[in-house]
Amino acid sequence: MPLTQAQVDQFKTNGFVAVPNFFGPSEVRAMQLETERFKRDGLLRNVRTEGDGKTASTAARNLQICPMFHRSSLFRALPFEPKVVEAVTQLIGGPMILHLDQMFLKPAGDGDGTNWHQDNAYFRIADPLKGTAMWIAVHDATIANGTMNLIPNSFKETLPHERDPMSDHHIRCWPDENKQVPVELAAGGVIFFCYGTPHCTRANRTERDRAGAAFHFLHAEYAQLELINDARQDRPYLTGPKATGGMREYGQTIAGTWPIELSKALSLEAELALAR
Ligand SMILES: O=C(O)CCC(=O)C(=O)O
Repeated sequence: MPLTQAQVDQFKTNGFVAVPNFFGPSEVRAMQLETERFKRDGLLRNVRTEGDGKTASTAARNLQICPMFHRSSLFRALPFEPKVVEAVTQLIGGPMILHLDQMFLKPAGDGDGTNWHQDNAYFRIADPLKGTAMWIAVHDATIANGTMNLIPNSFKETLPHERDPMSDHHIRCWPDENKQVPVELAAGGVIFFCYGTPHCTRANRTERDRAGAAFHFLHAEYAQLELINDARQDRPYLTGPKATGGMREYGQTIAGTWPIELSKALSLEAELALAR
């Protein structure tokens, strides 16, 4: 089992648990290379606004790609990886689906955060512990570069949310910041936080970009139709009788391809280094 009983208990009590070194060095490198490609290919969009909720800011950037699965065979493969499926099953049970996959990148210097919110303010599932994010530190995540902050023990509260004027589509809330816990993680560490846990990221004031990749997993019994049938028809079942390893949703078997995707990403880097 990837998580200890103490980690599972922490998730169920506090609403989140940080797991250092969940991904190893070659997995981290492949994710970083893929992030560089997203940047090169212009796939990341600035969602930070001037304060009117509409106009893209020229002074600050919170870059997002959502979803990732149709842009990246690497990130499409990741949620099928057995250690991911097993860890999420330990936390929320099954059958479960991949609900969302996205990345936020805070560029060096002018990178900005995502304001406080509870994911359940969007999704409204009946039990906020039956959905979880797995937020991956693609680069080292520190207080200086705006890492994830969370409020422990408050996932059962339903906080009022309003449209966030600093983003072109987010909503936000105002939890008691005296209770916030910033989580610093070396690249490859992850934070699992349930749909009820208030969380935010902050500005990146350092000289290096910092990205976080967020995958959201949902217990299928809590996936009301409007959550999974709206903009995206292809949210794969990862466990249970409807799970086909991605074949039903993506038209091909994705489960088991993570090691192949890793070696593709890493060998491309090696080839480029040789050609230089
Ligand atoms: O990385 C970020 O800036 C925000 C991530 C987030 O809010 C989420 O995954 O729910």
